[in-house]
This record gives sequence, structure tokens and C-alpha cells, in this order.
Amino acid sequence: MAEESVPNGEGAPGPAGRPERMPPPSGPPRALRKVLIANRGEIAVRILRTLRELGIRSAVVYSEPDRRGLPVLLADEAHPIGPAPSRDSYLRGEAIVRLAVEIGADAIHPGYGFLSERAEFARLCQDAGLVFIGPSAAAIAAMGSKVESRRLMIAAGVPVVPGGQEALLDLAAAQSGAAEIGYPVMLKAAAGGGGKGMRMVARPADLAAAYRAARSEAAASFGDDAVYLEQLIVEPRHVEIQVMGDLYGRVVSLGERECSLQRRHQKVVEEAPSPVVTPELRRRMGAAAVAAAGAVGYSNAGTVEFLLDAEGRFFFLEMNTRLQVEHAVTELVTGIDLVAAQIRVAAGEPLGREFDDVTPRGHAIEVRLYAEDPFQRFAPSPGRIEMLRLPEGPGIRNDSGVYEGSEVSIHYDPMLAKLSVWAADRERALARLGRALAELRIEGIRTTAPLYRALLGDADFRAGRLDIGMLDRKLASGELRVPDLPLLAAAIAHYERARRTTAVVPGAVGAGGSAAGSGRRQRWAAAGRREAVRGGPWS
Ligand code: MV4
Repeated sequence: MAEESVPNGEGAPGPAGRPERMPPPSGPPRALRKVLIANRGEIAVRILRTLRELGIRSAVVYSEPDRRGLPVLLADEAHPIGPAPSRDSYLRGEAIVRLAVEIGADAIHPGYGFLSERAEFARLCQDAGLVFIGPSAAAIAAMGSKVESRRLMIAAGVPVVPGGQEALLDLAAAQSGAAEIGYPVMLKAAAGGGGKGMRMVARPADLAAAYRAARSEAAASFGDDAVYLEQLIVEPRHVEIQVMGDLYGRVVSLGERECSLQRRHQKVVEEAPSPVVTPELRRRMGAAAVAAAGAVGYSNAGTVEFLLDAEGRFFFLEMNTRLQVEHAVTELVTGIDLVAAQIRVAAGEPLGREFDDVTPRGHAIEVRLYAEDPFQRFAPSPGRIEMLRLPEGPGIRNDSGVYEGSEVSIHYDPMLAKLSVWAADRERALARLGRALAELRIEGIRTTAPLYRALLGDADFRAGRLDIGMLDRKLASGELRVPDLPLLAAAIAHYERARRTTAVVPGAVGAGGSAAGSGRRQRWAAAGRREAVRGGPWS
């Protein structure tokens, strides 16, 4: 895979036109002895783990409700940064930079979300003499604007979705533009991505209303109401390429992640490799991602998002200029510690030999555990985690930001933990995920774990037949029934109490209930019965 911006030959130019072995922009490698993590939850814990392995001292900031959080327990130092609202705590860029200087930190790791993709924050760090563990402020800014990044990608020869290169001046421009592209089209905010200010338009009669809606949503989300047009790609997959770049102009691809399983723009399951990406397609997408990164002089970890259509065509969507939630599946199939690589390249080390020829090995699947109730339309489920048993054993990785006794507040992202599995192939990874989910128990709050148990019984998911709309369609149609086990368990318990005194033997029903002839409902009933016997709520 190892698509590189700089061939190994002497003095070959990279796509950014810079010579190989360019001197680092800020002097020789700088030893990082202490790193401040400007984040919380599982990603703060993830970064802490690598810092300790590298022998680097760690510091975290925490908000008031996070004072007993897992990062505070695990870090070498923890510093209060303000009350619950993010803007008064984790988003206080200047205060965080000041603190870092005060405590003698050499660098700041922003994690994901919060300050991670704010070019001004990267600049603030640099101006204070701190290493920002991420790309340059210029690269963040260039990829932050959709129309700007599209223009750069077209110039770099990266395939983008057919459509306009300019923000639309008015409705008339939208009408002529849409007619030229051909319906259905997509209106998108020029300033930012992530699905905000985005409107699908099926036919000319719907354009005016969609145009107005997209503009006002773009204004509300980005403070900029400019929108532009793209052709709608129908039922594509979301496949993204992990890249890593050093400060000397070398960028490599670490292969793809399949992220099509999303619920309302929230990823829920990610895997590597994609079930449909061949080595040849991996090479082409990797080369496109490396060209995309090269076009903005990218360094550090980044992700290039593509839509992949049913004919195998792929189109650049946007570049995420940070470490992503789902980086773990790439780590599992490449054996590379992405956080360690981020720290090394930020310190000025060139990418090492392990980046020379990266080929995915085996198959990894990650599910995100959200504190949301899948039985109540994914309503937030805050509270105290009364009991927590995470799965263990072969091929399992937990990235959790919580422990038994943790209070889950409503102030932040509801993602508590990620459960990842690795196995030699996809079939075995699915089996391992099933086993892991069977071991998992969380009491006190509801989580999305039952959704993943249900997905494992879905023929399309098992076959790798995915697209970006699949999960929302299946949830809406009732085809993917998230079994209402708490109700079922309560009903069975009531029934048992009411009608008899003989003890129910838990062992009488097998896990998964695979006896011939037993239908799905019976299996769930069996599971519900076991649970009712134990008396615990469902995790
Ligand atoms: C699209 C698209 C179809 N056609 N653009 C959604 C979030 C933003 N990053 C881009 N998105 C999309 N852009 C065209 N021309 C479909 C989506 C889309 C999507 C993309 C990736 C992952 C999940 C998605 C869910 C709905 C829509």
C-alpha cells in the first residue's frame, strides 16, 4: 500500500513541489518530555497510554464534572480548566496554552473534537513555543473550507464529486448550475462539512426551498451562508484513507477504513479493511489521499474521506486534519501506534521504516458504545455506571473513558468507549465481536450495545453489503429490530413470579439459542429469560 508522496529516489520532488529531505521548518528533532492533553474521555486515556509507553510525562486538563474522570486518575498531572460547558473549559484555547507554558509542557495533543481542527489554536501553540501535535495551521485552514479544498484537490488531480467550484451567487445560479450537473443534486455549505447545511434536491421544483434552507443552516452552523452544488452520489459507501506525514514532505497511506454504518451522521461501526476494497483500489485511493495531503503540505495524522459508488468510482469529500475516533482499527491491522507516530513526527523525526510498505493484515471491527438508549430512539442515557464488565481475551481491545462508578454526564459527547476486535478474516472478526458483546455488561445506564447485537444478526451487514444510508433505513423500516430486551426481561420475570415457584434454570437456554427451528424471537426470548433470572438490566 505505502503510497508515498516522495519516492525513495534521491532528491525526487513531492507533489507539493518540495524537495526530499527538506530541513524541518523548526529546527532539529526536539525531545518532548511533557505533553499536555487538551481533551477528555476515551481519547485522553488513549493518548495517556502511549505517552507512558514512550516515557513522556503526561498532563491533562479537566472540567468540573470530569474531576473524577479516568484521565485524571491516569495522568501524571491534572489541572482544572473550568466549569462544564466546553466553551468555558475544553475550548479555552488561550488558557490551555498558558497553562501548558506554566507547567513546562513541550507539546499539546488536542485529541479529536474540541480544539483539534482550529487553525488558530495550532497557531497559538506555535507562537507560545509549544509543539502542536497535529498538522500545520495552514493545512488545517486549507482543508477547513469545502470550496477551497475542492479547488485544491481538482488542481492536484484528486477526483472530487462532479459539481461547482464556486459558491452560488443566487437562486438563479443554483437553478442553472443544477440543470447543468443534472438532478438529483446536493447543496452543501461552502464553509464547512459534516453534513450541516446539506440538502438533497431530487427535482427542479424542490430547489428553491432547499436552497433557502441550506443557506440559513450554513449561516447558523458556520457563520457563512455560502452554498455550492454537487451531483448526488446515490447510496455510496464512506471509505476513508488514513495518512501520516512527517515534517520533511513524506506522506504515506496506511490503508482504508469502511465507515458506512452511520446513524444520522454519527458513525457507529467501522472496520478495516473495507469488505469491497481490492489491493488495486487500495493503491489508487491511497495515491489519491497522499496527493490530497501533499497538496496542502500535510504532516502528522490525517484522514481523507471518500464516497465510493457501486461502480467502484471514488470521490474526495473532505479531509479530517486530526486523529480520528476510529483510528484503532487501522492500528489493529497495521500494527502501528498512530499516537506514537504523531508524537514522533511532531518532534521532528522522519517517518521510520515501519511506514515503508504498509499492508493490512487480518480484519478489525470497532463498535462505539454510546450512552444512548436504542430502545428510546437513542435518547441520552446519563447516570452512574453501577456495574461494568468489559470483554477480554484473544483479539479484543477496549478504549474506554469510564470505569465502574463513573458518572456519565450530559455535557459532552455520549461516546463512552470503543470496543474493537481483530481476527484473521472478517468472518472470524464478526464471530469475535459477537463473543465480545456477549461478555459485555454495563448496568446503571443504557448503551448502544444491543444495536450491535442486532446488527450481527443482519444478513446485509454480515455480507458486507453496506452504504451510508443503510442503518437509518433499516432502523426506520423496522427491518433491523433492536430487540426490546428490558421489556421482555421484565415481562418474563413477571410471568415467572406470577405463575409458579419452581426455579428457572439459567443453563437451560443456550447463548444465542442456535437450536434448529428456534426463530429469532425465541432466541431473544431465551436471552431475555436468562437476564430476567439474573435480575440485571440490559447493557
Ligand atoms: C454527499 C453525499 C452524496 N452525494 N455528497 C454527509 C456529510 C458530509 N461530510 C458529506 N456527506 C455526504 N455528501 C454527494 N455529492 C452523501 C453524504 C452523506 C454521507 C457521507 C458520508 C457518511 C455518511 C453520510 C450520510 C448521509 C449523507
